[in-house]
Amino acid sequence: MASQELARKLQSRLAATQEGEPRPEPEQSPVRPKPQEPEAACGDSSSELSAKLTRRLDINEGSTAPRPTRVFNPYTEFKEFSRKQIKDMEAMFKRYDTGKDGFIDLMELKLMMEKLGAPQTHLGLKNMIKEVDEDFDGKLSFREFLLIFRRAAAGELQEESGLMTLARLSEINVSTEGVMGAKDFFEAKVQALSVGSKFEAEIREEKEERKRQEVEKKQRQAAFKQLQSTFCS
Ligand SMILES: [Ca+2]
Repeated sequence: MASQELARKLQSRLAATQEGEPRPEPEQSPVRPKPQEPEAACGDSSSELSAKLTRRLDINEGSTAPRPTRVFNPYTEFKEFSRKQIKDMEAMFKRYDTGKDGFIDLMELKLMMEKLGAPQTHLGLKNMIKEVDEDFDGKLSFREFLLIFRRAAAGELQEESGLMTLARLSEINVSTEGVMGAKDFFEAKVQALSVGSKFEAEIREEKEERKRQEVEKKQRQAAFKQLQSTFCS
């Protein structure tokens, strides 16, 4: 309800700025950037606009996932984790996604918790899913699975909760290698900001490694060609 009210306010502000702001003359700025959501601005249904603004607001606040049409990149979206950690989380996700449909459903979560040595009740499992089930489909996508670790690392989970148990019993140690040597599991959130540069360094390293391999390959090819020409001449 609060966000709806906020959306309404944003909506009226949007209308006000559109009327109030003098538009630059075309000759002054020949390349005028296109308005970001023209269909929203021109739409005559105010409830539609309100819904869009509400959604935009939720995305900004982090309570709603961006549209699934946008490709989900765990490395850029979960910058508080190292690439190795995300790969470990992915491996774990795939290991327990026995149906191989890209989701961990209730039965798969049940098996996971049993394997981890912390079996949960049916209701407990449902509540675990509900806590991170952003799209309300009753199962965990990989993104929602990563949210478990994000919330655990940020200290947002109850100590005794099923999700915290899952995070703790997984082999992924978010506390030590997690966040640039954060001493405390719960310092993660504070340090998340500085991790962006670590991520970039990792990317750079991978790129350089690829470049090195590329150079070596070319050298091998050149050597081979030389050898070939010696034989043919
Ligand atoms: Ca889901």
